[in-house]
Amino acid sequence: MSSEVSDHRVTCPLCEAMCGLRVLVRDSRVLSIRGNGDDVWSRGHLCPKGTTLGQLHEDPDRLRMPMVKGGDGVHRTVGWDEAFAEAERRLRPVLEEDGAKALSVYVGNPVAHNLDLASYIGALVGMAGAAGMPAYYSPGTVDQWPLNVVGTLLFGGMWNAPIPDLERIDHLVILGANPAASQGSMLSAPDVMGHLADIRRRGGTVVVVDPRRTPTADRATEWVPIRPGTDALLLFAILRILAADGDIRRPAHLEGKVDGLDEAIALADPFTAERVSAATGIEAATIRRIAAGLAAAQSPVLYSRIGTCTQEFGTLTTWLVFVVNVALGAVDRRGGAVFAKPAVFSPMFMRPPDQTGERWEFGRFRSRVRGAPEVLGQFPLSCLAEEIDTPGEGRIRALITVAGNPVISAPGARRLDMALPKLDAMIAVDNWLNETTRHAHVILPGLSPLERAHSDDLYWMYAVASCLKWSEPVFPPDPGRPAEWEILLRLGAAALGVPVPEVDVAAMDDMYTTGLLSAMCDQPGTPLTGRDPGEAFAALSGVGPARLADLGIRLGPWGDQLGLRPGGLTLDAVRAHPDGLRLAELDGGRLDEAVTTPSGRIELIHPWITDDIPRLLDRIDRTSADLVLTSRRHLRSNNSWLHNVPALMRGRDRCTLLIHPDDARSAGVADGGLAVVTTSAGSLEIPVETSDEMMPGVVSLPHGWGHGRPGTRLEVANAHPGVNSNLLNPVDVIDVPSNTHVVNGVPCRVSAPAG
Ligand SMILES: Nc1nc2c(c(=O)[nH]1)N[C@H]1C(S)=C(S)[C@@H](COP(=O)(O)OP(=O)(O)OC[C@H]3O[C@@H](n4cnc5c(=O)[nH]c(N)nc54)[C@H](O)[C@@H]3O)O[C@H]1N2
Ligand SMILES: Nc1nc2c(c(=O)[nH]1)N[C@H]1C(S)=C(S)[C@@H](COP(=O)(O)OP(=O)(O)OC[C@H]3O[C@@H](n4cnc5c(=O)[nH]c(N)nc54)[C@H](O)[C@@H]3O)O[C@H]1N2
Ligand code: SF4
Ligand SMILES: [Mo]
Repeated sequence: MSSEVSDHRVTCPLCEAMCGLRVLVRDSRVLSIRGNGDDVWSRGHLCPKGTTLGQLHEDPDRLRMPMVKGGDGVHRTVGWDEAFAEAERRLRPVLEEDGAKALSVYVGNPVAHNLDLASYIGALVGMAGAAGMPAYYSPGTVDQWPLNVVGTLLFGGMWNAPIPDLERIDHLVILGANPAASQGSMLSAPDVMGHLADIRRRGGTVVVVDPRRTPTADRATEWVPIRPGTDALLLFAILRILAADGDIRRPAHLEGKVDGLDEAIALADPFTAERVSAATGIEAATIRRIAAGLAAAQSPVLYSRIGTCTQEFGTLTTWLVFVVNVALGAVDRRGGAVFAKPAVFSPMFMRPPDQTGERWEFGRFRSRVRGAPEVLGQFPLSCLAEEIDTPGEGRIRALITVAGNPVISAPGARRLDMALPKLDAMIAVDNWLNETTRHAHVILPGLSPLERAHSDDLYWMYAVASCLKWSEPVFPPDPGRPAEWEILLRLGAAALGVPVPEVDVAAMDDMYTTGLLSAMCDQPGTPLTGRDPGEAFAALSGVGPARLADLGIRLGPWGDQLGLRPGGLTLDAVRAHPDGLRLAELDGGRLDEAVTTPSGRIELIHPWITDDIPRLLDRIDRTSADLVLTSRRHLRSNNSWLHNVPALMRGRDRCTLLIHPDDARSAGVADGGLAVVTTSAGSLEIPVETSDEMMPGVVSLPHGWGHGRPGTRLEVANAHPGVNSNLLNPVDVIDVPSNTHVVNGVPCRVSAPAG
């Protein structure tokens, strides 16, 4: 019997903090997981989720083999050949009868955290698109779509945006983010909370604007409670005060680099602190004090995240965060809001192939049923259900979900849950039989996080240092199991007409890689522009995601540029450093490189954004007696899918309605009892947790719950089901410019259960 212990250094693939872990293994079992103190990026930081990757790997409910749904509606485990044959049997008639216009793909959140999926989702969506698929869906429109719109228009790319230089700022205002739970979002730093503590230790200030006194607010200098959905009013008022007091900074380094600051300031005119006070719930004097604090600080910065995106004015708010950062002279300056320098080039940083004009276009086509205009290629996620269940030409009859659980994560969840059984073909690439995949005719599971190589790309765009890391698999996968990138290529080729079981995956991989290289050579502004795609292909070695990762590293700022810069980095060079390579720290002075707008300047004014201001003006005097519902996250949850990990489920019930004691009293509900919450979308019974951490008038529910559904295989999660907050979130309330759903600030009533 072997009892030798092996020591593996890997990066946790669960969230944007990208922590380095040390995994000790004996006899094919995880002995322990702790933070890797030698990791050049995270230096030992980790959270409770990272330590449970062993339980996730060993979860008996995790699928190791495909499942097929029988005529009795029950899923049975089958071999891969049978699963591929069944996928073909389901997909082909739809594609033959209606073509790919009856097909859609749902791209879930873990795709961005999984090298295999992130590298090849473009192959699936691209091939299905080439075959005629009209649109794909993602939770982007319940997440960061406002940031994508603002990034595109102001900075020139969907994923371009500056981040706070956490190590050097002395005054940080955080709106709608709770890094104590999320560990940072569109802001990658190991230990964000440690950074906040350091800011205060340096004598600086951290202000948290949030309707809830979160654990982040608890550790800030000041908590400013705000009525959900009104941050844009607050920010306009702050901008107006800065201008009126002569506190707009026009530093030399931004001269000639920004268009539209004066127009933006002029737009702030109607928004006096007095006028927005009632709507925001913030006294005019407090607004003035926040503005004065920013004006007086040496290095002030605003940072915002999901609470300011998934709300009524997500785009205007996100836009104003950057406008105010510009007005403070903070952008592109050390100690300000700076553009990170990712060491890896990702195809995600390229323009989508359908955006060919000088300016990005929005609203180019509309959804079939609701007539919603596309924004950056997507409709609001809630369109998916109606596109499936509404008869007629162009109805979605086949759906491929990839690492997504929209039955839980999409507003209008009830309709989607009822629509999915109407599909003629539903294929889920997923590792669990859960609330969404229980509807799938075929489930094709991927490997566990410890069985696959890992490396991140997108998140380095928002990272407080430039690093490269590569993780080898801790465990070898079972022989004969396809990797997820192979599954995606197979399904993509199927959309183009090749029977699923007959796809030559290696040939498709070469074809996809060649196509990508051609696009990079043709498109202006990529590291391959003007080069020869054949030569580029010949310079690469390996297959699959490793080949693409090699490409990304070699085309990055420290890369060997596929041979043009001998001695530059390659994947092999990175592999030789299991603790990673730290190449640069954040700094200012990157604007010219990072901003890719047509003018090359930060372009603040766009009708697509500013046309929404009248809607905001209408909001100022709106009053309502209703409470409003908001969302929250917990450190030991990860959206809907870590609730089957026993170690993460210990402790008190987390799926509770947080409500201020005064509101609880008025509603006639009590701590520990049940409440009925009713919105225009429906009604739910939920355990009550009273706390003065909620501002009066606002209640909070976590998302990602609502387990315990028949036909699922999630023993631990189903024992703690909770309720699905998206049964309460309506489909018709959206942030107009970005198509983003409002899950923060939904009018609701709370009452005691009948009887
Ligand atoms: N542990 C854990 N980490 C995660 C996740 C998880 O589920 N669990 N999910 C990951 C994902 S997918 C994402 S997108 C990120 C999100 O990361 P964050 O943006 O940090 O997300 P939340 O923790 O939900 O914090 C949002 C905050 O916005 C507040 N809020 C609600 N409405 C408003 C409003 O109108 N105005 C203001 N100013 N604040 C408001 C809420 O009270 C809440 O405190 O987290 C990621 N990290
Ligand atoms: N009310 C409300 N709704 C929200 C939010 C909110 O704050 N409030 N937040 C929104 C946000 S920010 C997000 S990102 C979405 C998340 O929405 P989704 O992406 O739809 O949902 P997740 O819960 O992340 O589900 C992940 C799925 O991936 C599967 N999975 C996990 N690991 C793997 C893997 O390695 N391979 C494969 N193939 N599958 C895997 C899981 O089994 C699960 O089915 O929810 C959104 N919905
Ligand atoms: S913070 Fe936790 S979940 Fe996120 S990468 Fe680090 S260990 Fe993993
Ligand atoms: Mo997200």
